[in-house]
Amino acid sequence: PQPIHLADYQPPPFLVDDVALTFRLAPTATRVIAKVRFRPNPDASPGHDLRLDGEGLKLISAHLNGAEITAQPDESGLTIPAQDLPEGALDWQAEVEIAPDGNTALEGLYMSRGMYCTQCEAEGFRKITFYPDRPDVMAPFRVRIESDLPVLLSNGNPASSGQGWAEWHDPHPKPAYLFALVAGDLVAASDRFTTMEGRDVALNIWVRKGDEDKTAYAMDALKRSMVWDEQVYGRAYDLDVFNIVAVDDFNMGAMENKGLNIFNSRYVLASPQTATDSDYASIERIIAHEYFHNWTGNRITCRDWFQLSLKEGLTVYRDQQFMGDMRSHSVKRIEDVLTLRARQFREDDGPLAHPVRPESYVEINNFYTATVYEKGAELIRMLQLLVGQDRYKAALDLYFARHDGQACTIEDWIAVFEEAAGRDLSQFKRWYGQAGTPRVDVSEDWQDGSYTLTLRQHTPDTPGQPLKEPLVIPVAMGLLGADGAEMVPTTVLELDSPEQSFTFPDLPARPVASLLRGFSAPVVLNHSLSSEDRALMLAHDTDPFNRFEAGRALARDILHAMVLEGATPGPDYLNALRTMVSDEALDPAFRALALHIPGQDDLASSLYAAGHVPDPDAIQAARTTALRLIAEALRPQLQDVANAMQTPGPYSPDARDAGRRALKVQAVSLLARADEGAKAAELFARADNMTEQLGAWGALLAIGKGQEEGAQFYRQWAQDRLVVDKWFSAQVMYAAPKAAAGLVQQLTQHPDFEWKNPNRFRSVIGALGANPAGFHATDGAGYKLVADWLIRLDGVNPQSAARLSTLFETWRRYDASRQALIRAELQRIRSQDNLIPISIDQNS
Ligand code: BAL
Ligand code: ZN
Repeated sequence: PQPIHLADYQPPPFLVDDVALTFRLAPTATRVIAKVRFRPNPDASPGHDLRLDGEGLKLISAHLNGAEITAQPDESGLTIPAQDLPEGALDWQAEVEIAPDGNTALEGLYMSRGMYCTQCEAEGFRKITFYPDRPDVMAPFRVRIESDLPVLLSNGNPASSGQGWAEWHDPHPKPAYLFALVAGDLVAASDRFTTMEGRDVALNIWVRKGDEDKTAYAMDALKRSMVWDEQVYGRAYDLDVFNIVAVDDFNMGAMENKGLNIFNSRYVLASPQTATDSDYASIERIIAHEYFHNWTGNRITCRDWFQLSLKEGLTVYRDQQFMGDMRSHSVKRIEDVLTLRARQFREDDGPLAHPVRPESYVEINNFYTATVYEKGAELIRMLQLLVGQDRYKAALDLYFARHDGQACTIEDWIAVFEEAAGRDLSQFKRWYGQAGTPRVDVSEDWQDGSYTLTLRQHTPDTPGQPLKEPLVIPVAMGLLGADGAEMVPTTVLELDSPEQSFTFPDLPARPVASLLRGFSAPVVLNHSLSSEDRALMLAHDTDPFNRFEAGRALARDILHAMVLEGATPGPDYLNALRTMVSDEALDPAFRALALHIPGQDDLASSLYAAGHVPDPDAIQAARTTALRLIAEALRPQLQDVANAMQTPGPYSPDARDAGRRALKVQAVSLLARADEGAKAAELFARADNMTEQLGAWGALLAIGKGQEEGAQFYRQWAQDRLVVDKWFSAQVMYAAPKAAAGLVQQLTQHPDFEWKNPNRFRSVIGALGANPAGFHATDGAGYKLVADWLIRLDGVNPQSAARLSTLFETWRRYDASRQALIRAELQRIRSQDNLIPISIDQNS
């Protein structure tokens, strides 16, 4: 396939005024009858052919303005030559046949355990009928579904229904990627919501029978999302019903189809016994995210797929704000930055580095990335910091007022900020076009009571983008005195040149600079600080993020020294950690996070950035030693917090109780390294919620125990698919490195291993990504196993296969022998015509 380029964008030659679809559902022979009213686009040049996208469709008949025509579809659609087109509006009608039952790619219309459902973003609608499947063609849809199944759903409002059929009408013009249909034997948990405009909205969460008791949290999160979007962004819901459906076989997390969100069931279903606190938080976040898309994505959509971050970056930013408001802003920020570094910085440093707005793509499905989503959200966070809260609000109000009902670009987005803030953002816009994580190097000077900070920026080369220009980087900073008191409160410096100096005169003593507070820009900050300065910041920084960051940097430096020189953690770090863990003024969730030392992949990345070839075995060994030494040194404090973090009363997934459980589980996990798992075994035995049960079992697995508990866990949960996923993945994550690939192989023989189910596949094969030393075992067994499965999966579900291939994206970090093994596997994958996105070219 040829790449598609942003620069080649042309407006659609035909617009659509109306779409009417009829579905006669049958597993192997569904008929789809589409009636589409086209009109020539006044903004496009005249004389175009009518080109409709279509893939894998059996054309039964086609009519144009009432007359039957013969059309010959090709591989990707069909064309009616311009000379055969009547003047003016066109009434197109086509009947096609498709086979949802055999659709294992889970794109278009497919079946999941007896239920019909759809996934059309990005280009799945073309697998349902012939249509201009591009986001800048927006139309109202009417849908009729014929089936014996009791629940028949589509977008918009219900129009009418009878025995074996239902009709839906969506008055809001939408692109085809937001189309959805569901048919199944489902039950609903229902509620109502009155919008600030007085609209009475029926809310339904549709699940399989037996899952009704696991929907309460999702419904609560939905109602809170609706209130929040009204209060914070002034956006109200615009239909009479809002339906959510939980589906077991789903490639993504969820999908924001207009009025009919379809969710991977793991992001809807929760009970205290079966879902962890982190599952609850994901449900809250994803329910909010999909709901927020109604305005940022659906009413205002993307002109083309290059603009994907226009809706995704913004909607991620909105869900981050929401979660901060619902829970804790500082804890949420730390978690978001850890995710950004683990996923997006990793992407930026590898062969798949691309800008937030890519310039070309071969397969758009491979661009639903951390860069487009999470880095895209960081750009909006920076914009807000640069223009201020009030102007951010004015810019968003202008965006909604000006672009409602349109398909837009990043240029439209930047323009509302330029107007609302009255400032030129052309340099800021480079963030959208330039790939790679900028480095900011810090040097400091102290003379005669004057402190000078010099910042230098550079962005490393990325594939296809050797030349980088300076960016606008907001650096929030403050200065601390030796006693920890703040000398200069938070102020935002704008670094917009390759090098800039900032002077702070008249200071009583040499300060300690707390830079990039709140992680004010998605950059790598190179600031050498002594361990005393870091300890001071860990104890006193007024910025919670930098307080966390100081502890993290101390831990990272120690782990580097352990890996490279066989050093052991010194008393400074252990003392700082001891003080922090027992500090009752600190949020337990914060303490739990601060007790996590950097993970294996994080260390591989920081060692590589410091010029070393990371050795996964040495990293794993150093972490194991560090965890044991921490556990031994902090044993009394860990025991105290483990005992103190009780959560009396019925289980609540709220931030307070979840934070207490997180600290308890983290303390017990560390203690396991010092007490041979005694406390963890005890917690496992009496746990009445999944957070503690799984946390305790994981703590045992991590020290090579937990076999009996694993068997018990499986017996208890064998009937719950989502918990069985956890049972699989915990074993893989904590497997001893040399045994990991063998264990995965063995688990693939388990009767519950359904490799065509994306969640299950990820929980077994994908879980190897959470065990870097296992994946990178020197015998290459991990590489071979992943490559074998990738080749097998690619023919069945290319999206899931492409996602799995990112396990290889850091391959250049490793030693020559590992690189040779990986290269051989990547070549083997390529030789099978596999379209995985990882390149093995030397120069990319
Ligand atoms: N639009 C794809 C799923 C999501 O980002 O919400
Ligand atoms: Zn989204």
